[in-house]
Amino acid sequence: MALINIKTKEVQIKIVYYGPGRGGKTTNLEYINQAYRDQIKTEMVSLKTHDDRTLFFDFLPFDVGPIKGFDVTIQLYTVPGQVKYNATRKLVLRGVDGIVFVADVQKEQRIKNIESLNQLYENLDSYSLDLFEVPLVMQYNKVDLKKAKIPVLSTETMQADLNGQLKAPAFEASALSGGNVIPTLKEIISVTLASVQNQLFKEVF
Ligand SMILES: Nc1nc2c(ncn2[C@@H]2O[C@H](COP(=O)(O)OP(=O)(O)O)[C@@H](O)[C@H]2O)c(=O)[nH]1
Ligand SMILES: [Mg+2]
Repeated sequence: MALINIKTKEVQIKIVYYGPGRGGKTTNLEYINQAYRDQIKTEMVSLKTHDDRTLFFDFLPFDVGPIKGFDVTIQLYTVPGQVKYNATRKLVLRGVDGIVFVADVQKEQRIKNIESLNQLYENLDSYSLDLFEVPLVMQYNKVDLKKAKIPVLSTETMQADLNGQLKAPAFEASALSGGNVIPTLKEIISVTLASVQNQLFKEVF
């Protein structure tokens, strides 16, 4: 649920990049950080382990300007992927308004993607949130690996595995070179804002 301050006319929206470890969540935020230098007033915060993996989260705030007289700030978070960090993943999901699920198209990651999505469902459920109701965008990342002759899953298979029932908007991506990072971001912002505007309308008017 977005943080809405009616007095100061500010809305704070939380978007979480979720998915299996090493799928490319941090890489998405790093690219966004580069691409939107102007709109980003605060440095990206990354808390990493010694082997450069996300320990708690990466955090990146940016302004999208006023919407219906409200100043909107979007906060982007990632979660740590390692299996042992589920308590942290759950905590990062607290108060989430929109989710990008970053899946890894490598064949060897197939089960990990599905497990991560199942866990997302359960973690949301612990906050009485329904994955089928929360604004969601799918990203099938690392499609560039196909050219490197690394076995990857087809988009049809990714869709069948992860999105057959959810039917969320989905993007193939190559986050390392920025491919479809911004379209993914724009889509999640768009669907999340639509949902937050409904809340605003209900609460304020
Ligand atoms: N080939 C390729 N590698 C990627 C891509 N996106 C991320 N990676 C690499 O995958 C590894 C894990 O990425 P990271 O963003 O840390 O994953 P996270 O655990 O989900 O945050 C890093 O070595 C990235 O450089 C991509 O689109 N293509
Ligand atoms: Mg990370």
